[in-house]
Amino acid sequence: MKDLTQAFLWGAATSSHQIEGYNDKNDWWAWENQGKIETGERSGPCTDHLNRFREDLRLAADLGLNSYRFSIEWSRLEPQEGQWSDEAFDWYFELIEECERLGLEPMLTLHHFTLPLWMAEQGGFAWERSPELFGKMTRKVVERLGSKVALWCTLNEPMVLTVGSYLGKFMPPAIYDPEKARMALYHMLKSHVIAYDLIHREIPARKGRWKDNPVQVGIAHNMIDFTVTRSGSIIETWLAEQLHQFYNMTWLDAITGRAQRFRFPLLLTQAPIVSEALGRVTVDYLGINYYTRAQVEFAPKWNGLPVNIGFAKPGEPASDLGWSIHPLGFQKMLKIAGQYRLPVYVTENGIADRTDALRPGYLKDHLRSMIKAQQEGVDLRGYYYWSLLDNFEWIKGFGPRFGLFQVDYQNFARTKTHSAELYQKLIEAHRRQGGDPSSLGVLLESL
Ligand code: IFM
Repeated sequence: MKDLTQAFLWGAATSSHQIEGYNDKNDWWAWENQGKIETGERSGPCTDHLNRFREDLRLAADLGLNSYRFSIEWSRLEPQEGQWSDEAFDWYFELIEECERLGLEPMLTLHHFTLPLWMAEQGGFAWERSPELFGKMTRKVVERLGSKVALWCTLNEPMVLTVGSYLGKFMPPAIYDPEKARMALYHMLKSHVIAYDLIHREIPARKGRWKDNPVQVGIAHNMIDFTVTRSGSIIETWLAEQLHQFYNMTWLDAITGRAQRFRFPLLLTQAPIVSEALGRVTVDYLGINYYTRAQVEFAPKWNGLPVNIGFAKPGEPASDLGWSIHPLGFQKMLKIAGQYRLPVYVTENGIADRTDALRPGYLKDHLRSMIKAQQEGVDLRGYYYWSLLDNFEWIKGFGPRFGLFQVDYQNFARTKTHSAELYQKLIEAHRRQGGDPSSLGVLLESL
């Protein structure tokens, strides 16, 4: 068995609906066509990755990356309940084989925000059958693609999905319904546990380049550093702590079997308990997605929560989405993840920066924070920049540009950014020192 400490994974992450194009059987496509994207855009051909995946993977490999995180599109694999598309499975198999040829170890995400329309119409993850259906889909993916995949991510940002769909109205079905939110949290945890067990139990004989790597299953969890707007404010400190506990901690506690506290004061009654996850660690690693902090302001209102949340103070350096650049929070969140004593992967970190002016600094500062977290004891195994390419940023449309490679949406040409060059140089510098996780510190000199 390969020693896991041998190679640090340098990667980039993407998701199916944000790059592939013409995913016309999912809930987002339907929502876009109801005119719900802020700009009125639709994902349409997107970045045309469906036809250009070989070119895109080549770009990733040329940067010196040794891993690639992508998601499968459930609605392509199972466009109607129980009807499976061989063509779609073959496409993902080819993608995985191309990764292998190029030395990019795949990290396969089973669910990244989109749902087949047939499932969304029944209530998505608020529907009681969702864990069973998620299990069936996982079983097929494991059977068809599992022989070549060691790294699995069951759910991407389940908290963001819950808040966006049932509380904050920025994802379909965009309703305010705390009851559905709590049932979605419950069903997603159940789905995760089913998938965790199933992958470990049913993975087929392993083949190819990474066949000796241990199977690792985790989730990609979004963390935000909640800070106060007025320093010293007791009420804001309390509110920020409540948000931190709910948003950052509940999933980490649930998947490590410590507690299930899917409950936010004033909003959710406690979600039902998933007994299969009680007192049991159902992940082999923690995947952390980190972008920014949130500033919590006490704001009494006639109805709703007495709180406003801002992402950057006026004049503070921020991304094109107005998210403040706050690398200290990254270190802090990684340290929190590290306390669970599991391997940690940074499954996403990046910035929307159209001109690529802020991204080099963002990348350096965040890598510095990651290295500090490692020096403070966090068992870091990999870093995936979000994203390989510019892509469809959900309700914001195509405006925000996160890519290491810019995409021209007229002719789909890809252009390498300075940040991509910088990332490449940093990876090379790390490899020259042996490339193992413990030698990450040498990177500091190159930063
Ligand atoms: O684009 C998203 C991604 O789908 C999930 N994590 C955050 C990214 C930037 O908003």
